[in-house]
Amino acid sequence: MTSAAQLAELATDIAREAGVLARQRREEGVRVADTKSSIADIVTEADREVEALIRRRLREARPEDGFVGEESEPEHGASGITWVVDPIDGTVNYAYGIPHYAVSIAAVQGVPEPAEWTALAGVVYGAVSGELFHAVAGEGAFLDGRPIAVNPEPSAAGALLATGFGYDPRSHAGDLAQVERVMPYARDLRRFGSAALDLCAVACGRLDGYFERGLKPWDHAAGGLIITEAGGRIDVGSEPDDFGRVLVVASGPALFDRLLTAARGA
Ligand code: LIP
Repeated sequence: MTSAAQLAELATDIAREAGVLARQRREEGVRVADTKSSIADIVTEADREVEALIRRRLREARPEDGFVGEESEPEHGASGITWVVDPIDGTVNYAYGIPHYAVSIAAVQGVPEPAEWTALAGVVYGAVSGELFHAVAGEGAFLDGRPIAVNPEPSAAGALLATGFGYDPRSHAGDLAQVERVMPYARDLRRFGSAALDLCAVACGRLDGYFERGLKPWDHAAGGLIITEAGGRIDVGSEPDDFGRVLVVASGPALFDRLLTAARGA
């Protein structure tokens, strides 16, 4: 019986190898292979190649497991464990040469749906910074092996928040209204372009909170476990907006309810 810590070790080794490949392909020049939900929602050839590497390595090590990835067809496994993978989180940054993107790999047990799964292990590897965030269920969250924790509450100056905007320009008015509702709690707002790294920034106290509509399970599967193991809270959403996008909110405990209520507009 493989332990959650052993799953995290496997994911760490694979994430590092995948990050090296992503960086190498970036240096060689990146080609957009296709668009998905909108013209702004791009996938590069590197996204597909990196996901294929991750999938191959996982199959070699654990052929009975399932797989859910951003760029390829899902596969149901016999082991009850599913790998939820974003090969390059921050694809638009990656395509523009902005040095801020990550490999995100999570192992979950049960139905591979965010509202139903039990996350066992999560790894987010900053492919440019080389920072390795990981968490093992019940055993804490770490940055390069050192324990990390969320900010228990924002400073009196207000919360440093991060968010993202959808690929569909029609959704931007709603996103901006959402920003307007949360700004009374904020000292400032950041938009870094990688949800996985945003969640890890909250987990290690570099941000007080994060909110965004439109994330997919692979964007937050690993970062969500890292947040909760770092003492934070995350809501992965259940009520889609007019564009079918659910809201993800994450922060330390003191800010969470206020941020969730304001972001939702409830
Ligand atoms: C991205 C997220 C980002 C969000 C983008 C996209 P991708 O993931 O990391 O926070 O704003 O819309 O979802 O597509 O680069 O894996």
